[in-house]
Amino acid sequence: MKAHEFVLALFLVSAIAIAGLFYYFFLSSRQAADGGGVSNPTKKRFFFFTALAVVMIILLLVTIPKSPYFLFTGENPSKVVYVAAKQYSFTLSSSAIDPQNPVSTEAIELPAGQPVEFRVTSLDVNHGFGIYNERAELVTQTQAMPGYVNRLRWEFTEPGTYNILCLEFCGAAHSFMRTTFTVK
Ligand SMILES: [Cu+2]
Repeated sequence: MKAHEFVLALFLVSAIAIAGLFYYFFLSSRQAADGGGVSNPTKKRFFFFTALAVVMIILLLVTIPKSPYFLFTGENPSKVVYVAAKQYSFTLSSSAIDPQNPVSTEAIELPAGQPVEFRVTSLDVNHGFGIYNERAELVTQTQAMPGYVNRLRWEFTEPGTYNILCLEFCGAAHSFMRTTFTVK
């Protein structure tokens, strides 16, 4: 099972569990209104919130380690790519980019199976930096923000040509804002 399928299954199971709990308490509160059954609503409320807290804690414990913020933190990237976004293009370079004169390196080629790092910034407005594989699936992404450098670390498992697309509406020609790089 892939990671996203696992997260989806986890979400569905917990959603059903939470819906079931709500339904149970809905039924038991109706009984109380009818004058039957519930002897101690405070105790039921305590049970409900304890169960809710347990579910939330389990979800946090399962999902937090999968947070992209912890990916490759202890590793040194084998290659660093500098990225400057500007209406309406991306400049990619293997060395630091001069904001006054952004120039792309000929072609970016990254190794498969090794962590690489993108240092992403913007020279004008906010842009998105989304990396898509050959099946047009979003692989990873970060924001390109003026005044900030966002470091995005990733390990590409599949060789091929990847597309970079802007993921944030940045102006009239936003949808034409793209570039490519290869992974070998
Ligand atoms: Cu855009």
